[in-house]
Amino acid sequence: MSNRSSIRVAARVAFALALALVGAPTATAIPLAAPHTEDCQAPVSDAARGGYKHDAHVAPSVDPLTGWRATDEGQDFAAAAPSTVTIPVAVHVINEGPSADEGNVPQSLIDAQMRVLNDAYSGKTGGAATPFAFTLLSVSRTTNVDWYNMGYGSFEEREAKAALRVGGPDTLNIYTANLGGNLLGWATFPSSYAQHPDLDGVVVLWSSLPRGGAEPYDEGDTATHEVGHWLGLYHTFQGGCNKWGDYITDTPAERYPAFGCPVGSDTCTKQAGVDPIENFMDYSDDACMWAFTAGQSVRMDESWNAFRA
Ligand SMILES: [Ca+2]
Ligand SMILES: [Ca+2]
Ligand SMILES: [Ca+2]
Ligand SMILES: [Zn+2]
Repeated sequence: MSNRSSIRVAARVAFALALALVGAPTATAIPLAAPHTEDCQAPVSDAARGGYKHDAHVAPSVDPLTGWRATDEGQDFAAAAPSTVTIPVAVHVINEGPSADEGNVPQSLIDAQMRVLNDAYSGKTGGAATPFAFTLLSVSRTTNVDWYNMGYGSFEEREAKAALRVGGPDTLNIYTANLGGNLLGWATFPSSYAQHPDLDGVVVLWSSLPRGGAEPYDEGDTATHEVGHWLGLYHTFQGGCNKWGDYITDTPAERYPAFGCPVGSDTCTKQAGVDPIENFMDYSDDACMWAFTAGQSVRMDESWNAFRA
């Protein structure tokens, strides 16, 4: 091991320890104080789907969106009107060289990703129309091989974000890179902003952008999914078949993540409805996911008002 890599490993360990300390449960019982929490139980890869791995973000045991359960249960859903919240998006292209296959994604892919986000969140793809629209604020381009291969929760991630991030809690920073561990992407939750503003944002595998080549995850819905986390949503299979699940009443409970496109799958037979494999917050193929629900739209709206507006 070279001196440089041992220094880097030491830094990684220090950062992991810092995260662990920050993430320790406190008297306020919000265990997800740190933006990075992994669920060891969830199956997070499917070798038959290109070997890519999904993020393993989990809901904290106490919902940081105070009062949400009462709102969710038995109330009429009403989010703000569609396209009433326009989110500025700062895209940070991290590459290992000037060519497209070195991660220097062309503007055309960024524009296509913006269209995918706007179509998904406006309901154009078939789901609920959420309040959110997205407009491109800026594009930065950085060549840095270490950052390009950043791992989840890594020293390189922290370093890249400290150097590149712009705006406040209402600015969506999207970082594109190669990523470590075959991950498609990850995100931070809105409730984490106050403690970790520098880490706020969404990281995606550059080839997950529309026609980027990471089949079957190259239609831009990795970003759609990660932005869902950034707006306060959890996975549809969160909590399996238990009562609260993902804290959303109009997404049927689901025991496991869906891979591919298993139409009609029903993994919680005692709970009404078939698995919401079409939902952006599942792990289905991009071609198979096309919807947010009205309940998710309300939760994102309330999360926005609570943490980002
Ligand atoms: Ca649900
Ligand atoms: Ca069911
Ligand atoms: Ca899709
Ligand atoms: Zn996720």
